[in-house]
Amino acid sequence: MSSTVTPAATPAPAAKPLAKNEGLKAASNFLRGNILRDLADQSTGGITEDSGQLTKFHGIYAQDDRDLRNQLRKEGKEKAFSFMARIRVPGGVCTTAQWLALDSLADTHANGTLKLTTRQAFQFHGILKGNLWGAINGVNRALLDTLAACGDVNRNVMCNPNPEQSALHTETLRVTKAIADHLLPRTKAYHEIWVGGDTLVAGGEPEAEPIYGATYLPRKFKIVVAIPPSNDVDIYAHDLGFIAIADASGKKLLGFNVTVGGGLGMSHNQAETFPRIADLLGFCRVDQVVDVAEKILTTQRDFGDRTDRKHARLKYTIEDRGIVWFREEVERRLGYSLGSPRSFEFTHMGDRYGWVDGENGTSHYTLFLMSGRIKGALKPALREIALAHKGDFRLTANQNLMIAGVRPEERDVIEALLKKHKLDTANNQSGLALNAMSCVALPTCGLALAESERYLPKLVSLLENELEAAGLRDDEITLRITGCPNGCARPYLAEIGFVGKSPGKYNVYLGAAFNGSRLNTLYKPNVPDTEIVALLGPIIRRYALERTKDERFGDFVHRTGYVKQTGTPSDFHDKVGSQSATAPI
Ligand code: SRM
Ligand code: SF4
Repeated sequence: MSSTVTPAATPAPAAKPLAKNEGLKAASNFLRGNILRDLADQSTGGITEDSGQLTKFHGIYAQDDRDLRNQLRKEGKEKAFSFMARIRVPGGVCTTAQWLALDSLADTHANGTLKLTTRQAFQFHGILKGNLWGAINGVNRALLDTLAACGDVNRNVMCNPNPEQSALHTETLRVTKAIADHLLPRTKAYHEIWVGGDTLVAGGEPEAEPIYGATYLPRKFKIVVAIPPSNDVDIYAHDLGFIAIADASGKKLLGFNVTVGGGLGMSHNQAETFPRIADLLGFCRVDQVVDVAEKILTTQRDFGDRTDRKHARLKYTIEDRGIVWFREEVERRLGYSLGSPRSFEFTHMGDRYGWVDGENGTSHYTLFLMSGRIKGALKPALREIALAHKGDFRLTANQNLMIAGVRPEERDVIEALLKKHKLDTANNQSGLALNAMSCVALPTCGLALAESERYLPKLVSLLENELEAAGLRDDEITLRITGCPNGCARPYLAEIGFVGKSPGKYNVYLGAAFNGSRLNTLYKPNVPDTEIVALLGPIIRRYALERTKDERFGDFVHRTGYVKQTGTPSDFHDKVGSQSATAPI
């Protein structure tokens, strides 16, 4: 795989002033800024706002405990600051030794929990300032890192986490890792601050970011790789996607269909912000993938809107300039044309639970984890499995965990451990629970307007009662909830989506496609949590009685007129144009 780097261009002169972060990045000396100074400042548990923006590129977020905020304010005390660290795991592959290292760091340096994210990463929450260096250094000693897990760069690259299932999966994971490695920032700042411990020795080669340049990207950039028929990575939600295309035998990888311009984040009532499904751009061969990823990323680097961070994702560049222009610009940079997209079919999103046999004689077991949060009895249980298991762990794109590479002689041991810890219960969960996701929201997320992770178990159980009464307990229906409209649990791709509006109130969205290829539509805004069952119960009962053979819930609500897509902002917003409601409570 070869690729020639297009030199990073200085952003084109803009009529509007550049966003504040652009100046900060430019002056940061490749992401150093005053991070070291702020870490050493013992007069506060936090860091300055500027450093908070820069540490994101190092995978670290400054947060405070929202549950304590009001009380501390009344007492005239500083917020209860702590840090979240996101650990990049390209393709979701993690060794059991790495798992054990993170499990232990969570106890010694964070709040004792591990969080598996919607993008195949780990998160630590609640790291106190004095523990931050040790936490990140410990992650690196486990041969993982947090570099570029956040920030205006390419983030963790996702892929179906199942390399042993077939040669196709193995090859696709190799490509995923090649993309991830190629697009990593080259700054030595990360190593200097968190790994080496010494400041960079003066002299030597001046630093450079050959792909990104000194101001990196206008905004975050997300890449995923999907292997049909599974759309487990939610390809249409991402800036750039590659869909693996195999030959007629289904075993040999021919190349990838390329998708661009997906993204979900929006702000309530701001019609110029909206979720967008990615477009199909073309087809490329396996040996072209890294080059194609780079040229698409650099096109966005040079043409993305650096004046307005709410309009800076690739989805807006494509929406404004058109997909034809975008393809021409990418092909000009590539020096060759992309092929026409090949045919493919996605049948579902989400994960397939339980045992699956791979072609190489091993098998893997996918475990259901509510919201990806590992705490309480679950944590020592998974530690015991990690200690016994001879293969790997895999993080899925849906906050779940796969015990992978289980050899036949090992299977009894793993099965016994799953049984002992009651983790073999995926089949006892309802179809709704198995297809439910939430974002983190309160108490750590600074942008949350309502509960999400802490409310999901109750929400699922309330709706399970309705489904059970309608005889639909085992039916797979996708449900996703977020505490604000940023879309971290991809709620606009759920058949039933809840998006936090204010404490205890949610916008309810219905009608996404079960295979992730259609967004949902706002059904009712501002619904109090106490009224959700009354709102959805009758629709669930009608679905049970009137659905056609194999008709999915998301398709049913369209056919029967509960929602209608218009292709306008009103599909997502209620009071379009009025003041934003995204100010944190
Ligand atoms: Fe997200 C910001 C959590 C996946 C769209 N996201 C945040 C922050 C960092 C809040 C902040 O900026 O202060 C949240 C930290 C909460 C906490 O306490 O941990 C946060 N996002 C998450 C995670 C952990 C949710 C989860 O429960 O798993 C996911 C981490 C993924 C990872 O490992 O990298 C997560 N975020 C997503 C996704 C889903 C995806 O990418 O598949 C989206 C929608 C897709 C997209 O990007 O369009 C998403 N997060 C956002 C946005 C809106 C971006 C936009 O274009 O408007 C923000 C806010 C922002 O960037 O300004 C945000
Ligand atoms: Fe926070 Fe909003 Fe993302 Fe939930 S969707 S984690 S509330 S930013």
